[in-house]
Amino acid sequence: MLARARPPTHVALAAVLVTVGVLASVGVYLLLPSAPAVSSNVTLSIVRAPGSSAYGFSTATVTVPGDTLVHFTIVNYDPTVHGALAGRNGTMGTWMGREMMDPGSGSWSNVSGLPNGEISHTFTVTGDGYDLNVLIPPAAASGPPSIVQFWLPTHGTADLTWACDADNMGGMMGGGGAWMTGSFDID
Ligand SMILES: [Cu+2]
Repeated sequence: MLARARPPTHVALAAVLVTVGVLASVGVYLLLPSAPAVSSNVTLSIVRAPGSSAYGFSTATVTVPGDTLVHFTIVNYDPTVHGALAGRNGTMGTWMGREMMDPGSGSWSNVSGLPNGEISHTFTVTGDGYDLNVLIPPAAASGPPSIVQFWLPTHGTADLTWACDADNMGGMMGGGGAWMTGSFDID
């Protein structure tokens, strides 16, 4: 039931979320009438690190407001499949436990996880009541980047750390330092 499995009760939700993917923050009001309004949009990209053949996130510092719903977009130019560490194939901590993804084909899916063969990197934040795990597919072999969108409900304030939890020879990629980890501050 991982990945693209869509239980019947989620078919309508999937349709709405596809619309949200197109309409971005406008759509979220339609989908989530009782939820706090999106007050912040964050875009991150995974690009070739300067002077290196390795890929990394374009910024180490992520700051978002508390007590709201934050819309994230992650654009990944890395075509490499790394897979997730054991047991970390599920999308967690996002609004409705879902994420929207376009694997560089221009076609969006609403998923709650991905198999290892479709994971390039992750965006993971844990602590202080947060257990965010977003799975990022590789860029298309033909060149276009993959794109992930998700919504994160925030509460209070916290100084946390984000990291890529993808598998780097059996260890967490973000454990290697630069480009795959940084600060995640909720103000
Ligand atoms: Cu990574």
